[in-house]
Amino acid sequence: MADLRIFSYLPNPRVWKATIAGRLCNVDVEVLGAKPAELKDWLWDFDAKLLSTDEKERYLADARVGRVGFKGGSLIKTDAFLSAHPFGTVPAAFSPDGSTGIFESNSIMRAVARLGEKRLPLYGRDPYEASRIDSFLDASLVFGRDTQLYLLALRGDDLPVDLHARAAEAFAVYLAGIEQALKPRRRYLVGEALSLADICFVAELCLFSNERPRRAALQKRGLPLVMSDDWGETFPAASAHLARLAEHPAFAPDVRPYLQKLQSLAA
Ligand SMILES: N[C@@H](CCC(=O)N[C@@H](CS)C(=O)NCC(=O)O)C(=O)O
Repeated sequence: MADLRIFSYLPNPRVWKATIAGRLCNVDVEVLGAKPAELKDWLWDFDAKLLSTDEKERYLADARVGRVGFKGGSLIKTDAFLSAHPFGTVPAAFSPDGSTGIFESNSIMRAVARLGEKRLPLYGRDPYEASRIDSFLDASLVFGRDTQLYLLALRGDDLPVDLHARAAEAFAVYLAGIEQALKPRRRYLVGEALSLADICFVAELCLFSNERPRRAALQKRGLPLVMSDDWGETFPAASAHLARLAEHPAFAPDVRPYLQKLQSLAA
């Protein structure tokens, strides 16, 4: 039995926060799920599974209306799922017996770090470091929230211009903070070692890289990519940090194929 089970649409960079931390501190993370469009046919539950048409009929009472990313769609979330995950979102993590639900990808990642803290202190070496890591995780959540609707809107035909402006502002603010934190020539965001702050940064930027293949659609509307081709010139330390960690053995299995796919879609 794994130390933690996660259900999500896949691939999802927010799930990697936990899988990368798990590789680093030797915590067994089990991941269940499927492509976003397929999750409407899944049972959202600790025992998440693909349902046959007949099985779906039996769960009609558990059909709920999706809100973010699945807006307006019908999702089959059991009462037990909503009890464990009151906001009804994925990634959704569970303790091995399913009794405790952990939601918000940063908190799921913290759970992994706590489970593996004796092997590697990814969540800081003292209360001050841990709290500074929390500061980065909070800033990353604000970035993630401010850009989420933009990324979701890019999947459709109708992109409100104000979402682009809000995402551009969020990107500039977040990257400026990361750049500043890495000065002068710091190897990690907090202290002298890799921490949850670095993992979270990589995952959020990879998620934001979903903007890249939408360049043509943006151009049609007269809008530039927020994560422009020369973003590394504006934020050299942050972009070097991302490039270096993408090749790290604990990150590469998740990050490399994902970025390669986005690159080929953008070409
Ligand atoms: N800040 C959250 C974001 C989670 C979130 O918004 N998930 C959306 C998918 S992108 C969801 O599960 N939506 C379920 C629904 O629409 O009912 C995290 O980092 O985990």
